[in-house]
Amino acid sequence: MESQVTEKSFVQRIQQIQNEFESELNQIKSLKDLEGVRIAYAGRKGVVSSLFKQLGNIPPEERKAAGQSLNLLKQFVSQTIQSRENSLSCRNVKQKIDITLPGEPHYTGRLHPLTQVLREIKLCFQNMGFSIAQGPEVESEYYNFEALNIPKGHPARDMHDTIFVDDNLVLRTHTSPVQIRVMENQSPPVRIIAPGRCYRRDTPDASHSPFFHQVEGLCVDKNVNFADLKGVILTFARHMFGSDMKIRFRPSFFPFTEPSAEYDFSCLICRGRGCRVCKGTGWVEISGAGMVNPVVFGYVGYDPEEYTGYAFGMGIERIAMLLFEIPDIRLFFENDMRFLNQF
Ligand code: 2NM
Repeated sequence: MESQVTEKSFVQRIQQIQNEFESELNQIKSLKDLEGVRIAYAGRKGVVSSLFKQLGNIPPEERKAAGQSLNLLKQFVSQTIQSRENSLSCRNVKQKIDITLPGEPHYTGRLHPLTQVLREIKLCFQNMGFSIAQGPEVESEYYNFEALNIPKGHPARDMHDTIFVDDNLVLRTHTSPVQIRVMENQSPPVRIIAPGRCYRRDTPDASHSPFFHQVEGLCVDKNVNFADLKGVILTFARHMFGSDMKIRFRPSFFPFTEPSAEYDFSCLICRGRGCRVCKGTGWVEISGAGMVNPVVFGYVGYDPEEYTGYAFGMGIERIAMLLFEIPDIRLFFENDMRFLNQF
């Protein structure tokens, strides 16, 4: 018969075994190591099993408490081995795929809102028979001003508006110089739009940016008149903003057109009823237009007795801001993905 064991010494032994078990587990590196530890502690002839056999040597009145401690050890050993097995098998088998995980999102690129709007504007005018013309962003004062009947000393040439690169060399303040270049190189009929970036010495605010985009249109032929201009602008307004758009022209002045007008679209937010965007008027200002000044024809060698033409301008940012209800022009140029992802 084996010697009597007290509950106290038995529990101390359990504690000691648990410590040994934990330090052995800390050293294992593989599932194979783990299996060795499992056999030594939780196997049929393992440490836990042999402790159960010793329970009979404990005096009956102490046996229950000793048994409870031993059960806790048994539970601890099997749970710890199980969780180690889980983490080891994940680490070792790299190909293991959890098909319940959501897939990795992949982000596709998109077009800048200004690019989207410009493409739509181009489509609209191409449908009406306009071609697309381009020209330099660094221009001579001659093309940017002189040939457009903006002589030296004219307020539009003011240093405050124009960014000079060098003597006689400016960043174009509008895309009209492209139209001068086209007219120099081609005789009528001409039917073009000139889209592109323009620059002015403006302090940025919600409606001003030192760089911005314009589309200007030009049509020159025999018998072209103001009614043709109105038809083209109306078609454009309805293409971009809907078939219920109305347009209106107000008399104005530009050196390069005579007569000149500013044109408005009916407010697309309130449809003419009056709101914040149209300041209660029912109309939103778009830009200017007019019949090409015969003086301009003189610069490019067109005969003003034979040909007439209309021209118009518009800001692409302005159109995009109205279409998408964007409150601040600076948002276009900050490249904040939280803004751009909305379009
Ligand atoms: C505008 C308004 C009115 C314009 C005139 C010409 C040219 F070259 F034919 F003379 N190009 N663009 C024009 C006319 C531009 O923008 C507000």
